[in-house]
Amino acid sequence: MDLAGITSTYETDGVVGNVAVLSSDEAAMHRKRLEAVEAELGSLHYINKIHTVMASPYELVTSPAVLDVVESLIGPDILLYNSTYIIKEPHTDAYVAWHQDLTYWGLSDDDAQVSMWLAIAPAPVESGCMVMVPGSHKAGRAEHVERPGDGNVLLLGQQIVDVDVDLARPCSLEAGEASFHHGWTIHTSAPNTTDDRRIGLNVQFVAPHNRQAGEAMTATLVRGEDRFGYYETERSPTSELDQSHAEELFSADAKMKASFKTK
Ligand SMILES: O=C(O)CCC(=O)C(=O)O
Repeated sequence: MDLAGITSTYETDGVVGNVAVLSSDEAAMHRKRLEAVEAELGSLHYINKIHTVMASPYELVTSPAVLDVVESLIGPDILLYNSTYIIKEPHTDAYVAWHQDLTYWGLSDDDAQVSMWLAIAPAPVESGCMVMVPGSHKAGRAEHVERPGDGNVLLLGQQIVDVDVDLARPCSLEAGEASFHHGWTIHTSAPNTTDDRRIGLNVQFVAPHNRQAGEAMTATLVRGEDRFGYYETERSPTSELDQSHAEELFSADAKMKASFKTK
Protein backbone atom coordinates (compact mmCIF):
# COMPACT_ATOMS: atom_id res chain seq x y z
CA MET A 1 0.00 0.00 0.00
CA ASP A 2 1.34 3.49 -0.82
CA LEU A 3 1.32 6.41 1.64
CA ALA A 4 -1.94 7.81 0.22
CA GLY A 5 -3.63 4.42 0.74
CA ILE A 6 -2.23 4.20 4.26
CA THR A 7 -3.56 7.68 5.14
CA SER A 8 -7.03 7.09 3.75
CA THR A 9 -7.40 3.65 5.41
CA TYR A 10 -6.20 5.14 8.71
CA GLU A 11 -8.68 8.01 8.49
CA THR A 12 -11.60 5.67 7.79
CA ASP A 13 -10.71 2.74 10.06
CA GLY A 14 -8.44 4.28 12.70
CA VAL A 15 -6.02 1.45 11.93
CA VAL A 16 -3.91 0.28 9.04
CA GLY A 17 -2.16 -3.10 9.09
CA ASN A 18 0.46 -5.05 7.15
CA VAL A 19 2.66 -2.04 6.42
CA ALA A 20 6.05 -3.50 5.43
CA VAL A 21 8.75 -1.49 7.20
CA LEU A 22 11.48 -4.17 7.42
CA SER A 23 12.42 -7.26 5.43
CA SER A 24 12.00 -10.58 7.25
CA ASP A 25 15.82 -10.85 7.44
CA GLU A 26 16.07 -7.43 9.07
CA ALA A 27 13.34 -8.39 11.56
CA ALA A 28 15.25 -11.59 12.38
CA MET A 29 18.43 -9.55 12.92
CA HIS A 30 16.64 -7.17 15.33
CA ARG A 31 15.17 -10.16 17.16
CA LYS A 32 18.71 -11.56 17.60
CA ARG A 33 19.90 -8.22 18.98
CA LEU A 34 16.98 -8.05 21.42
CA GLU A 35 17.49 -11.62 22.55
CA ALA A 36 21.24 -11.05 23.05
CA VAL A 37 20.39 -8.24 25.49
CA GLU A 38 17.74 -10.43 27.15
CA ALA A 39 20.36 -13.16 27.64
CA GLU A 40 22.23 -10.64 29.80
CA LEU A 41 19.39 -8.81 31.53
CA GLY A 42 16.33 -11.07 31.41
CA SER A 43 13.03 -10.37 29.68
CA LEU A 44 12.57 -6.89 28.26
CA HIS A 45 8.79 -7.16 28.20
CA TYR A 46 6.94 -3.88 28.79
CA ILE A 47 9.81 -1.60 29.83
CA ASN A 48 8.94 1.97 28.92
CA LYS A 49 11.28 4.16 26.85
CA ILE A 50 13.50 1.25 25.85
CA HIS A 51 14.73 3.34 22.86
CA THR A 52 16.71 5.53 25.30
CA VAL A 53 19.07 2.70 26.29
CA MET A 54 19.15 0.20 23.39
CA ALA A 55 20.35 0.82 19.85
CA SER A 56 18.14 -1.73 18.07
CA PRO A 57 14.73 -0.23 19.00
CA TYR A 58 16.18 3.27 18.53
CA GLU A 59 17.21 2.38 14.96
CA LEU A 60 13.78 0.89 14.29
CA VAL A 61 11.77 3.85 15.51
CA THR A 62 13.92 6.38 13.68
CA SER A 63 14.07 4.55 10.35
CA PRO A 64 12.82 6.49 7.30
CA ALA A 65 10.39 3.66 6.42
CA VAL A 66 8.64 4.16 9.79
CA LEU A 67 8.86 7.95 9.93
CA ASP A 68 7.51 8.41 6.37
CA VAL A 69 4.33 6.62 7.46
CA VAL A 70 4.12 8.55 10.74
CA GLU A 71 4.60 11.83 8.85
CA SER A 72 1.72 10.96 6.53
CA LEU A 73 -0.49 10.44 9.61
CA ILE A 74 0.47 13.25 12.04
CA GLY A 75 2.55 15.71 9.99
CA PRO A 76 6.24 16.54 9.45
CA ASP A 77 7.24 17.37 13.04
CA ILE A 78 7.48 14.17 15.07
CA LEU A 79 8.32 13.40 18.68
CA LEU A 80 8.93 9.84 19.79
CA TYR A 81 7.09 9.59 23.11
CA ASN A 82 7.47 5.94 24.11
CA SER A 83 8.60 2.52 22.94
CA THR A 84 8.03 -0.78 24.70
CA TYR A 85 8.53 -4.38 23.71
CA ILE A 86 5.33 -6.31 24.31
CA ILE A 87 6.32 -9.94 24.47
CA LYS A 88 4.04 -12.91 24.93
CA GLU A 89 5.97 -16.08 25.69
CA PRO A 90 4.85 -19.35 24.00
CA HIS A 91 1.76 -20.93 25.54
CA THR A 92 1.16 -18.27 28.18
CA ASP A 93 -2.05 -16.68 29.42
CA ALA A 94 -1.14 -12.98 29.22
CA TYR A 95 -3.71 -10.99 27.29
CA VAL A 96 -4.64 -7.36 26.73
CA ALA A 97 -8.25 -6.44 27.51
CA TRP A 98 -10.38 -4.26 25.23
CA HIS A 99 -9.16 -0.69 25.65
CA GLN A 100 -8.30 2.61 24.03
CA ASP A 101 -4.74 3.92 24.41
CA LEU A 102 -5.74 7.56 24.93
CA THR A 103 -7.92 6.95 27.99
CA TYR A 104 -5.35 8.19 30.53
CA TRP A 105 -3.16 10.38 28.32
CA GLY A 106 -4.76 13.81 28.71
CA LEU A 107 -3.48 15.13 25.37
CA SER A 108 -4.51 18.51 23.97
CA ASP A 109 -4.97 17.16 20.41
CA ASP A 110 -6.08 13.54 20.26
CA ASP A 111 -5.58 13.35 16.49
CA ALA A 112 -1.91 14.38 16.62
CA GLN A 113 -0.78 11.03 18.02
CA VAL A 114 -0.32 7.57 16.54
CA SER A 115 0.80 4.18 17.84
CA MET A 116 2.82 1.70 15.83
CA TRP A 117 3.07 -2.02 16.61
CA LEU A 118 6.02 -3.54 14.74
CA ALA A 119 6.27 -7.33 14.56
CA ILE A 120 9.82 -8.43 15.41
CA ALA A 121 8.60 -12.05 15.28
CA PRO A 122 5.59 -13.34 13.31
CA ALA A 123 2.27 -12.35 14.93
CA PRO A 124 -0.40 -14.67 13.53
CA VAL A 125 -3.89 -14.84 15.09
CA GLU A 126 -2.87 -17.86 17.25
CA SER A 127 -0.03 -15.85 18.82
CA GLY A 128 -2.47 -13.29 20.21
CA CYS A 129 -2.03 -10.56 17.62
CA MET A 130 -3.99 -7.37 18.17
CA VAL A 131 -7.68 -7.35 17.25
CA MET A 132 -9.13 -3.97 16.29
CA VAL A 133 -12.59 -2.47 15.92
CA PRO A 134 -12.28 -0.45 12.69
CA GLY A 135 -13.96 2.94 12.79
CA SER A 136 -14.26 2.97 16.60
CA HIS A 137 -11.86 5.95 16.84
CA LYS A 138 -14.62 8.19 15.49
CA ALA A 139 -16.81 7.79 18.59
CA GLY A 140 -14.11 9.06 21.01
CA ARG A 141 -13.72 7.80 24.54
CA ALA A 142 -15.60 4.67 25.60
CA GLU A 143 -16.28 3.92 29.25
CA HIS A 144 -13.56 1.82 30.94
CA VAL A 145 -13.62 -0.06 34.24
CA GLU A 146 -10.46 -1.03 36.20
CA ARG A 147 -10.07 -4.70 37.13
CA PRO A 148 -6.38 -5.31 37.88
CA GLY A 149 -4.66 -8.61 38.51
CA ASP A 150 -6.16 -11.23 36.21
CA GLY A 151 -3.46 -11.57 33.53
CA ASN A 152 -4.36 -8.35 31.72
CA VAL A 153 -1.04 -6.80 30.65
CA LEU A 154 -2.41 -3.25 31.15
CA LEU A 155 -1.19 -1.82 34.45
CA LEU A 156 -4.52 -0.65 35.84
CA GLY A 157 -6.38 -3.66 34.46
CA GLN A 158 -8.50 -1.17 32.54
CA GLN A 159 -11.05 -2.52 30.10
CA ILE A 160 -14.08 -1.59 28.07
CA VAL A 161 -16.99 -3.82 28.96
CA ASP A 162 -19.35 -2.93 26.14
CA VAL A 163 -17.70 -3.80 22.79
CA ASP A 164 -19.46 -4.93 19.62
CA VAL A 165 -17.15 -7.88 19.00
CA ASP A 166 -18.82 -8.73 15.69
CA LEU A 167 -17.17 -5.64 14.23
CA ALA A 168 -13.66 -6.66 15.37
CA ARG A 169 -10.92 -7.70 12.91
CA PRO A 170 -7.62 -9.47 13.71
CA CYS A 171 -4.49 -7.59 12.75
CA SER A 172 -2.07 -10.45 12.10
CA LEU A 173 1.40 -9.44 10.96
CA GLU A 174 4.41 -11.06 9.32
CA ALA A 175 7.75 -10.33 10.96
CA GLY A 176 8.84 -6.91 9.67
CA GLU A 177 5.28 -5.64 9.17
CA ALA A 178 3.70 -2.96 11.32
CA SER A 179 0.24 -1.71 12.12
CA PHE A 180 -0.55 1.91 12.96
CA HIS A 181 -3.56 2.81 15.07
CA HIS A 182 -5.29 5.91 16.40
CA GLY A 183 -5.44 6.28 20.17
CA TRP A 184 -9.22 5.99 20.28
CA THR A 185 -9.37 2.77 18.21
CA ILE A 186 -10.72 0.02 20.46
CA HIS A 187 -8.50 -3.07 20.55
CA THR A 188 -7.56 -6.20 22.48
CA SER A 189 -5.26 -9.23 22.19
CA ALA A 190 -5.58 -12.85 23.31
CA PRO A 191 -2.99 -15.25 24.84
CA ASN A 192 -0.20 -16.75 22.75
CA THR A 193 -1.04 -20.39 21.94
CA THR A 194 1.94 -20.95 19.59
CA ASP A 195 5.41 -22.45 20.18
CA ASP A 196 7.17 -19.17 19.36
CA ARG A 197 7.50 -15.90 21.24
CA ARG A 198 5.24 -13.11 20.03
CA ILE A 199 7.43 -10.00 20.05
CA GLY A 200 6.12 -6.57 19.15
CA LEU A 201 7.73 -3.17 19.47
CA ASN A 202 4.93 -0.87 20.56
CA VAL A 203 5.67 2.80 19.87
CA GLN A 204 3.87 6.11 20.40
CA PHE A 205 4.54 9.25 18.36
CA VAL A 206 3.09 12.71 18.99
CA ALA A 207 3.28 16.05 17.18
CA PRO A 208 5.16 18.68 19.25
CA HIS A 209 2.10 20.95 19.66
CA ASN A 210 0.29 18.11 21.41
CA ARG A 211 0.63 18.98 25.06
CA GLN A 212 0.09 16.44 27.82
CA ALA A 213 -1.64 17.44 31.04
CA GLY A 214 0.24 16.86 34.32
CA GLU A 215 3.95 16.79 35.02
CA ALA A 216 6.51 17.53 32.28
CA MET A 217 7.13 14.47 30.11
CA THR A 218 10.16 13.59 28.02
CA ALA A 219 10.35 12.79 24.31
CA THR A 220 12.86 12.57 21.45
CA LEU A 221 12.56 14.72 18.34
CA VAL A 222 12.91 12.23 15.47
CA ARG A 223 11.89 14.36 12.48
CA GLY A 224 11.27 18.04 11.72
CA GLU A 225 11.20 20.75 14.37
CA ASP A 226 9.84 21.26 17.87
CA ARG A 227 8.67 24.88 18.06
CA PHE A 228 6.79 24.35 21.35
CA GLY A 229 9.16 22.79 23.90
CA TYR A 230 6.43 21.05 25.92
CA TYR A 231 8.52 17.88 26.31
CA GLU A 232 11.92 17.65 27.94
CA THR A 233 14.60 16.15 25.72
CA GLU A 234 15.68 12.61 26.60
CA ARG A 235 18.88 10.72 25.96
CA SER A 236 19.55 8.40 23.02
CA PRO A 237 21.62 5.20 23.26
CA THR A 238 25.34 5.52 22.59
CA SER A 239 25.97 1.77 22.25
CA GLU A 240 24.05 -1.46 21.64
CA LEU A 241 23.10 -1.41 25.35
CA ASP A 242 23.82 1.52 27.65
CA GLN A 243 24.34 -0.60 30.73
CA SER A 244 24.37 2.06 33.45
CA HIS A 245 21.41 3.98 32.02
CA ALA A 246 19.55 0.72 31.45
CA GLU A 247 19.82 -0.10 35.16
CA GLU A 248 18.46 3.38 36.00
CA LEU A 249 15.62 2.99 33.51
CA PHE A 250 14.68 -0.49 34.72
CA SER A 251 14.60 0.53 38.35
CA ALA A 252 12.48 3.65 37.60
CA ASP A 253 10.16 1.45 35.54
CA ALA A 254 9.86 -1.15 38.32
CA LYS A 255 9.08 1.61 40.86
CA MET A 256 6.41 3.07 38.59
CA LYS A 257 4.80 -0.37 38.14
CA ALA A 258 4.90 -1.06 41.89
CA SER A 259 3.10 2.24 42.49
CA PHE A 260 0.34 1.10 40.12
CA LYS A 261 -0.08 -2.11 42.13
CA THR A 262 -0.80 -0.14 45.31
CA LYS A 263 -3.43 2.07 43.64
O1 LIG B 1 0.73 -6.18 22.26
C1 LIG B 1 -0.46 -6.34 22.47
O2 LIG B 1 -0.97 -7.45 22.48
C2 LIG B 1 -1.37 -5.17 22.71
C3 LIG B 1 -0.72 -3.85 22.50
C4 LIG B 1 -1.65 -2.72 22.68
O3 LIG B 1 -2.69 -2.83 23.24
C5 LIG B 1 -1.30 -1.44 22.11
O4 LIG B 1 -0.35 -1.35 21.34
O5 LIG B 1 -2.00 -0.47 22.40
